[in-house]
Amino acid sequence: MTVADRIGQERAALQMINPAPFNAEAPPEALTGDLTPTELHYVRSNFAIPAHDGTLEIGGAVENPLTLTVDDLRAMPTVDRAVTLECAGNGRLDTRPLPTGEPWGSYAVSTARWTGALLHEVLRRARPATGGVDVRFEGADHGAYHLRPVLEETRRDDLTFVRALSLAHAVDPSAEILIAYEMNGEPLWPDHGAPFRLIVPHWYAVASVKWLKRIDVLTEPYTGEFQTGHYMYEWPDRPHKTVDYMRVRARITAPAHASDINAGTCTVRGKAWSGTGPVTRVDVSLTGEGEWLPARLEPPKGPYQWQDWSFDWKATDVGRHTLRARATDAAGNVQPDVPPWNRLGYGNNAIEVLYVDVH
Ligand SMILES: Nc1nc2c(c(=O)[nH]1)N[C@H]1C(S)=C(S)[C@@H](COP(=O)(O)O)O[C@H]1N2
Ligand SMILES: [Mo]
Repeated sequence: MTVADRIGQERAALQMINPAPFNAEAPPEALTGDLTPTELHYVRSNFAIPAHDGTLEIGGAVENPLTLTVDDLRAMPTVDRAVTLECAGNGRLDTRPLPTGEPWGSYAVSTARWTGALLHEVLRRARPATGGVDVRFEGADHGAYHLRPVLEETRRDDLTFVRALSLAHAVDPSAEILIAYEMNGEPLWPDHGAPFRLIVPHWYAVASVKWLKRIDVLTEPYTGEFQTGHYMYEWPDRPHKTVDYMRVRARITAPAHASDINAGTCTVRGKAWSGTGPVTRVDVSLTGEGEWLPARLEPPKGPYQWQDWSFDWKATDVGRHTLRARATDAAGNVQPDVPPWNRLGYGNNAIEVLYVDVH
C-alpha cells in the first residue's frame, strides 16, 4: 500500500471539512467512549502533511543545545495521559455573522491517550539561559497563508506553523506538557503530527504543535502569525486576547438530534470538559428555556479528559421536546446561551440545543 493510500484509509471514517489541507471532524460516535479511536479523532491542519527528518532541535537561549531523535525521547521517563483536544474553531459554524475560517460544526473535539517525554525534562537538559521569556515551537509544515489583520489582508507565500508558550508554563512540571510520540498506543499517524508533537493539556489544541521540528527559548515575547494574528479573540467590545484555555462545554451524545424515541424513561447522556478546572456540574433543561435539572456527573477519570454525565428523563409526554445541557466548572465558569461572538469565531461554547420526538 502506498503512503497516500494509507493516509486515505486513515481518513475514511471522518467528516471532511476541507480536502486540502485535510481538515475533518470526528463522527458523532467518537464522543461516546472515554477515548476516541485514532481513526475517529478529528484532524485540523493549516498546511499539508510535511516531510520530517526525524530530529528535534532544541536551541535559542539555552546553555546546552540538543538534537533529539524519537529514540532519545523514548529513552526518557515515559508519561501517558488521556487528553481532550478541542479546536478553538469548534462550533464556528453556529456563530453569526459567520466568520471566515474552517466551518467547523461541533465535532472538532476528541480524546486520545498520548505517550511521550515531558517537555520540562527536555528543557531542563537544554538548560534555559537566564532572561528566557517564551519558548517557541516550530512545526515542519509550511505553505501559503493569509495574514491578519483584516484591514490589510496580505498573503504570505511561505509561512511555517509556529506557536509559543511562556517559559514559566513550559518548565512547570505540574503542567505535564508532553512531547508525544504515541497516540492510543501506536506511533503517531501522519495527520496527527508524526513523528512527534507537543500536547498541551487544558489548552485549545492550537498550542499542541504537530510535526515538531524546533524548540527555541526566546528572550523576547513571541509575536508570530499563529500567536498574535490568527488564534486571537477579536472581541468587538473588549481588548483582543490570545486563545488559551478550553472553555467549559457539555455535549449531548444521546439521544441524537431530531431522533424518534419511545415514551418512557430516556437516559440523556453526554460528555463535558473544561480547560479551567474539572467540570463540577451539568444541568439539563427539557423545556428549551427556564428550569434546569441537575444531571449525574461522573468524576474525572484523569486530569485532562472529558467527563461523562447522564440524566434519566421521564419522557412520557408524546410530542416534540427541546433538550439542553449546560456545564459549570470548578472555576465557576458556565456556558452561555448564545455564542460569544468574536471576529474569527473562536471559543464557541454556547449551550447545545436539540430536539427529539417522543412517540
Ligand atoms: N504543526 C502544526 N501543528 C498544529 C496545527 C498545524 O496546522 N500545524 N494545527 C493546530 C490546531 S489548530 C489543532 S486544533 C490541533 C489539531 O490536532 P489533531 O489534528 O491531531 O486533532 O493541532 C494543532 N497543531
Ligand atoms: Mo484548532
